[in-house]
Amino acid sequence: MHALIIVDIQYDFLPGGALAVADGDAVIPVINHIQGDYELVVATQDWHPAGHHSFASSHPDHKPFATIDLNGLDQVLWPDHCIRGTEGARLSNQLDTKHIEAVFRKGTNPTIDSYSGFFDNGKRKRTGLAGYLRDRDVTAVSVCGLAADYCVYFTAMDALQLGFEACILGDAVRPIDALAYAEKQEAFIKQGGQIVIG
Ligand code: VGL
Ligand code: ZN
Repeated sequence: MHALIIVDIQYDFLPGGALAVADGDAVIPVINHIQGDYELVVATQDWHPAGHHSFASSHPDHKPFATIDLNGLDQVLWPDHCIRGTEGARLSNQLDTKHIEAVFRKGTNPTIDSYSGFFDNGKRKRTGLAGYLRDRDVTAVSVCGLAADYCVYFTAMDALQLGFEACILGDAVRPIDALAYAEKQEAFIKQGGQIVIG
């Protein structure tokens, strides 16, 4: 069974959003076009409580995009984004959601960030996605969405580590930082992942 994981197609990551990814909206028609090709489609949703410790606003002495140590983990400080229940946290209306069987929310613990759809960044708590996929006899996943260098990358890497075959759909992702994404693509391939284009 081959599943599609659609990562964080939320207004705050789209043009005009609080943490907009350049050209992020370009992935939506691509994702809509391919969903029907998969036996299972699931999605993730960044879902932070207000005052999340990954927000620069929670650290008045630091600016957005600075990196700090947060409880022993490197943490990029983000603009406030994807606050649960807000418009910015909603999945885009442009995304075809009729194939999506389950949505896994992440980043809900105020003290730790969560890029991967599987675990928080300290791997302390699971979201349930791995168990869900195994329960559905999934052996391979394709990962798409936003942002390529954060939530897509960490979701795809964790999928490999959990024993799934994994690829990143290169035409259906956009990065926050292109250089960081280039490095992460290399790391992903080194771990046995594939970047699929076209
Ligand atoms: C993401 C930064 C902070 C993402 C989420 O979806 O890639 N990036 N929270
Ligand atoms: Zn976030």
